[in-house]
Amino acid sequence: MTLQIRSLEQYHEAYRKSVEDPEGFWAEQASTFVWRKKWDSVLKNDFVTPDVQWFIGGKLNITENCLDRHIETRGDQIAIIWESNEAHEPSVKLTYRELLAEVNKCANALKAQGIGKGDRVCFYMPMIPQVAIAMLACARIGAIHSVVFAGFSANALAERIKDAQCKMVICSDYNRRGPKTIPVKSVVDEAISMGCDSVEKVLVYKSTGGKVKWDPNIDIWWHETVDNMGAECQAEVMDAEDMLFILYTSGSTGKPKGVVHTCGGYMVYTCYTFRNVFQYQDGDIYWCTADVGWITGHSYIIYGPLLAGATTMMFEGVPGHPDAGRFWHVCEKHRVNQFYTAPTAIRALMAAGWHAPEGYDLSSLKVIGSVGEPINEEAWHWYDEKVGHKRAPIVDTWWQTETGGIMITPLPHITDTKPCFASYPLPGVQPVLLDPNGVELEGNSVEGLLCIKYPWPSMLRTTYGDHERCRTNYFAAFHNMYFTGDGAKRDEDGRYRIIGRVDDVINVSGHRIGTAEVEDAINQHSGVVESAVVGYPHDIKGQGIYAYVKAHSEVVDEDHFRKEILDVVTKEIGPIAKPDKIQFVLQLPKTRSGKIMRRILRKIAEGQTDQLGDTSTLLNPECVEELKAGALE
Ligand code: 7RM
Repeated sequence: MTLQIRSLEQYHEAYRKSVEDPEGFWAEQASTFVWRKKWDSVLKNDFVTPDVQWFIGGKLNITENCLDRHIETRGDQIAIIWESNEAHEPSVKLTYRELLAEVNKCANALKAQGIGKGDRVCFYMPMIPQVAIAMLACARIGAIHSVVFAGFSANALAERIKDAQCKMVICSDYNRRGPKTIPVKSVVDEAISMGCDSVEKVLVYKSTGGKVKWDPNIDIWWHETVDNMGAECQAEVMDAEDMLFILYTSGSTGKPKGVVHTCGGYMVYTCYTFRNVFQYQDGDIYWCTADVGWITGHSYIIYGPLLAGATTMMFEGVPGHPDAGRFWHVCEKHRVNQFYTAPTAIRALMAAGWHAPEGYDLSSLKVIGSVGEPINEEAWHWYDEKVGHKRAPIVDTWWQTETGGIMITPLPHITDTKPCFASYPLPGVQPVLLDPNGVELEGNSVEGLLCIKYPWPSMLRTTYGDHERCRTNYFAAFHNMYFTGDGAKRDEDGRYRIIGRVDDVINVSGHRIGTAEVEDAINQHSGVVESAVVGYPHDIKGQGIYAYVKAHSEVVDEDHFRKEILDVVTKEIGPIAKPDKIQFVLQLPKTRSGKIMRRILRKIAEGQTDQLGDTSTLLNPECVEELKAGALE
């Protein structure tokens, strides 16, 4: 198992080593895993093309490290605790031994259906143990999983299936989320009918037992196949640089990109960061509330914890069901030691009752984490006092789908914490702040564009099917740098504070949404000429979506038109991308080259109409007064 830092001196020592001798540092971490063959060289460092490779020539299977190697030492320890959507339903517990058997059965079922090394398998699943089992089953046989968040629409699902040319879709019949039951299989059916010709089979897990449409040529029940398989399956021997998974994420332009992660580096980095950031000790109960459809679910519900031999909890439900005490009730019930959630959930629960957590026994908590978006000061203090009782430090962890694992974070009980600061880079992470011309801002008390200047093992390798897009998006802005898309500050002591995206990406409740995607969806409405979407501060969601819409003809019934636009967005992307506000306009502010001037639209959406700056360079400066007059509160 990777090494664990236990003191400030050890952190400084590890950091120093990771910069002076990165290859030696990561080789030492990597050597704590089971490899079928050791690597020939540690790193290929080409940050320009880019062509980064780690543990070159090494052979392994990540599931042997997640499962098999634990059997001897902790076979009967609980690997996964599952907590149902319904508070009164019993929890389900799987030991490492049981999990390995389930993964093998599922792996054998996938093989029997013709899935093999390199094939892509799409997931559209609720938060149930079978999603973890099937993801690991893919990894076991060398198939590549592409998990799509089950809140996305059939359109969005179809796009992702087609982009990765998935051979199989794994889904459930229905998905329970709080008081709602969502038809999952029928969304998959609809997506497949949209020309997903690559899909040969759909594997369906019966989760609720609700009625589904069935095509015996394509559809297979999990309980009729997986459950009948043998519980042994040889792990496929993978190259360290073979693809492990694809995960789609939104960028500032175009359609979501399929971020590609590979086996070796991702394994080493997620285990190392999990052990250190959460200071996980044997016997601890760890709970991350993310959905497995996001990178946080991949790295810190499944891979990181299982690699470290931890007990990881999966929660099917939502924070407010049956009431706003559910998280605290679950923490109390399972004596959770590490709790990891998103600021949007913290704010929602804070709004539901300042003193609410006081009714629960949270004394087991040793570390509490935050991820996904900047945490505001009020929420930080509430979390610190009401949940952590100033005993369990907050780890405000900054990272991205593309980074694969946590990059900047305090280390609990080791480094200090400061409200709203992600604080210090982990060993192996070399952040820099640049000015817009790419000049590095040296020293402390500076603010700039956050880049990383040296490769780390779990960085993205490419964007699926389009390497050029990976290069232009992340490696072309500044020479020999990975550009994160975030702005950040470094304080007088060298701590980092992440300010937020500097590109056209909005962070709504911790979900990344590209403004271009929402605009494309809105423009699908036949009554719309063009639209412009920006983010604005939102009390609970962090950012809300503000859409400016230019219609073909005068809008008579605004409310009706708004509803139609929301329906189009729900259909094209999913409910998470629905604009909070829609302002109908006669013109959008344009530059002389025809570009929409978003700066002005952002200021108006933020309610800062007195800070529009210079509008004289606009092609149509007269539109500004109309935009201001029509601004929505
Ligand atoms: C893990 C995840 C990535 C974007 C990133 C930031 C924002 C994430 C923090 C944060 C401030 C944090 N992956 N972000 N964590 N901002 N403080 N601790 O969220 O790919 O979905 O999003 O999220 O803007 O670029 S993600």
